[in-house]
Amino acid sequence: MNDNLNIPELDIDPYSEENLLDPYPMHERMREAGPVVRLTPYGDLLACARHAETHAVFNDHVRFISSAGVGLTNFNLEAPFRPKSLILEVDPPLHTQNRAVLSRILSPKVVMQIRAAFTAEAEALVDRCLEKSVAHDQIDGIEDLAQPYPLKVFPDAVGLGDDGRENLLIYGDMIFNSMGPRNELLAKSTARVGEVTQWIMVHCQRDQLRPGGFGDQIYQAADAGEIDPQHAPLLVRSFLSAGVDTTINGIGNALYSLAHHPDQYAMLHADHSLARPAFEEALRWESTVQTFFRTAAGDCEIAGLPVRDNTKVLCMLASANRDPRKWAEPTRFDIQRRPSGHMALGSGIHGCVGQAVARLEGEVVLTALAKRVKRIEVAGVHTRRLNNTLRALDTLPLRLIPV
Ligand code: OVP
Repeated sequence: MNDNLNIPELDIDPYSEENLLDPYPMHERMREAGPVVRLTPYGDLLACARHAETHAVFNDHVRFISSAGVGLTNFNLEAPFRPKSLILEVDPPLHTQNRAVLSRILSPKVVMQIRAAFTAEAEALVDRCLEKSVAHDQIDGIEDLAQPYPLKVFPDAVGLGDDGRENLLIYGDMIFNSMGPRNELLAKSTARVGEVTQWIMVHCQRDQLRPGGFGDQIYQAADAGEIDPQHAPLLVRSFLSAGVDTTINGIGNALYSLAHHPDQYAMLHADHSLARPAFEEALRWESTVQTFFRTAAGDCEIAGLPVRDNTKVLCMLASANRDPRKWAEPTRFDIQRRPSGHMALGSGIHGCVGQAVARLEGEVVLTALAKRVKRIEVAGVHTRRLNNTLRALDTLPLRLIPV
């Protein structure tokens, strides 16, 4: 008997090179096919591409659990790629306990204290980019700006030393690829899995972390009995996994969006207070984390359609963020939109715990640009870094025209 009889079946591979390069036609096909669809290349896999169902699944952590993994692999059937994240890949009550500690370390109040340092670094880096753009006629928006900024400020805040930070990029690429299928992209990104994982785990130890930094604060929480001391290194690992590649590409995608919409950049230049809403709109328009999965804990339904126990559900966050049922003119990049309810940072109990830091980084980089740069021009063809989960740029040639 086929319980999924009323669920439309689509022969779509979200991980094909074509769909990773340009996911938007695929998103539309999936949204138009129904509130939940079955992706036949992956067997029993279901997918939500509309805002309402994606949001509903993310906000029902009892029926749609994270502890079977938030990638394609079902941890009930196959071993995880690495020891499970103790925040991303767990359910309450363990999730609740660990989340409370991370959430305090990354709270808006703490973010006020790091604001001055994050702003100073953004201003200094944008100054250097502007000088380079004037001297060499162009910069690379990724190599010169989107990548070095988070790679400096976030590991500094965590309390890591300066050496070996390139490991964070390799590790991030690998972890986000590991949430898709075992394709060529994953194979390539795991070429140095052993040494990179080793570096990461060494740098999760207390003696590697500056006293008072975010990493050390995890160990302080363990000292205070708020979390299991054995969990401390893996909670630091979450900072190193989720805190760099995400914001690099968030900033990269924002630069791409603004460079391709000169009228929108002109508005930001004229009114610096649009920096934060502009970053938010870029998150909606080019969602950095394109997809996460949940797993059905028991037979249930989505939009009245039957979902069998232990079924993986692919939640197309980037598609929800362009669903015409939710957004007026969804394909329009409009920095005055104030896109509340977008899914780029998730929603529900697993909603991005680092969002105050992520938004701070986006805001101060875009503010520093708005102050100094009259125009951003596209100076060449960008290239994409394909990743099973992330919307990522490899190169982004830009010309920054000073005020
Ligand atoms: C975007 C995320 C992503 C990758 C890893 C982890 C979290 C983690 O907790 O390790 S959230």
